[in-house]
Amino acid sequence: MRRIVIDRARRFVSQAKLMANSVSNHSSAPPRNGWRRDLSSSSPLTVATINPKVLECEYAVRGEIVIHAQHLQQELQTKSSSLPFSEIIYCNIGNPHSLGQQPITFFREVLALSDHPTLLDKDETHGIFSSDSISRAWQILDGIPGRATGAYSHSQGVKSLRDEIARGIAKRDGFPSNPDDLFLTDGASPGVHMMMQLLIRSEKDGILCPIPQYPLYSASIALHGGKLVPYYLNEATGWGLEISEVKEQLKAARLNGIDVRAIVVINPGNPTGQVLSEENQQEIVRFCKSEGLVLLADEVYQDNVYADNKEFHSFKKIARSIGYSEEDICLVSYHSVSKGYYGECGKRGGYMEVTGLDSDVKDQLYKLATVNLCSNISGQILASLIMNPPQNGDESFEMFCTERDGILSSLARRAKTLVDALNKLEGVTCNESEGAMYAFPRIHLPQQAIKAAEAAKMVPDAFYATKLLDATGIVVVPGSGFGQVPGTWHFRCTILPQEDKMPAIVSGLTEFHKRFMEEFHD
Ligand code: DCS
Repeated sequence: MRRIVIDRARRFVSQAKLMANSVSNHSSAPPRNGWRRDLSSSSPLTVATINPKVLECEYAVRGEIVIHAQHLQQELQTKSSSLPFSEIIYCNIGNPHSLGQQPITFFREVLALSDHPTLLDKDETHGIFSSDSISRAWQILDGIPGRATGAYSHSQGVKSLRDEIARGIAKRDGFPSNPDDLFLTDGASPGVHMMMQLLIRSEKDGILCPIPQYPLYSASIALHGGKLVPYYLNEATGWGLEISEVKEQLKAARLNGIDVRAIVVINPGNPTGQVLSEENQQEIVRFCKSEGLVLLADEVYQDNVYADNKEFHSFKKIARSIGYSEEDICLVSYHSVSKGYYGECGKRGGYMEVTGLDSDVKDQLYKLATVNLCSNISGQILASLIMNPPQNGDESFEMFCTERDGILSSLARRAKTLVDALNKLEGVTCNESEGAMYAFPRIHLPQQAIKAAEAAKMVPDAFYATKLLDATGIVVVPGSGFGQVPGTWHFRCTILPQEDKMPAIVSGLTEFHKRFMEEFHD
């Protein structure tokens, strides 16, 4: 058993490394224009002398294929007829506004008013902004000392905004939330780094992570010098999280001398899109208590559920509903303004709710937060808004519902269109995208394609993704960037391009795939 875990982990790491090498060795890999300088080897800082943990760390969603795409984009601008497509379609990253999704009016009105409060004193404002955005902006400003949105706040975030978020969490879960347990962050990412910093003492400390996983986790564990202990999601059961697999991996890691400290669960899943059942979540919570593991619950896609028979439940709600108190489980829940129907990635807002932490440890976590002073105030405001959107009776309510439901129903249609199209391709199988923002198809590549990839010193799915980009302008992320069962190949494609772009994406993918399979058939 122990061997299997180590072998799997090694293969995961070597796959990731192979991918990194292969793509950067690819002949059309772009120079990083603008900032590349080859200084003499006497420079005080060389790749050989920087922190090796930085070299270890990989982040595929902004990896070499994306750099290659940016290079092609420049080429399109200068010689538009030189490529077989007219635009690059970025399906590599969950960045909705970059692909045309419009912001929610109410959120932007409140942000504008709180950032430029003199508008609140002008008569015309009442003709332009809704009455509830005006009253919400007043309420927010009144809660900020000196109404100064340009000042540093408390390191956990403005207290009145944390009160609002706690109110929203309590309403969502039906269980109380304490504003002192909230740490407002610039997106969910810094919260993940903070917890890794707190948890990882040495390379003997392990964090259980799903495979496939969102590479923030592997990157953060690498940067903090810990060990990623993989547990594999079961593709055959719709990317099911099987507790028997987690137990096996935990046991094997412990036998190998790893002190496993926490488990990451991403629900809804990225890149896999599965939404966990309540029973499954209960099992996970019980497992964490019995094994003394911190549960790092990544819940950033909580508003992105498309499957009719699925519903999001926070892990905190699940834990409290089976009678577990703070004494029983240490739980961190991440949320972000970047996802959902809001998609405000560039505003960098989010929070982590940390419950069940010893007060002395919480003081240390607070100290870590103080080192960053505070997260940005617009992101904090936005986090309070997504947790307390307009209510029935508010002037904005109708428009808010129309905008929100329009985005979510369109995302559900796009998910279905893409998954259905992928399942029609020879040698491709794709689980339903029940939630989140991605399809993660498995590609059964012919041996000839695998050989051609090896000859090009590329991981097969990176080879496929690079050829797809070169032929169609569609940018996807190879499955090897997320980890996958050795010998299987995947790619991740977002469902985010606007609906009028979907037919071109589907036909581009379909035609490319047919040609690829013809070229490399066994
Ligand atoms: N957790 C998950 C599961 C994510 O998918 C992301 C971002 C984050 C956390 C962190 O995002 P923020 O820091 O913006 O809150 N998703 C990346 C992805 O896979 N595509 O786009 C970014």
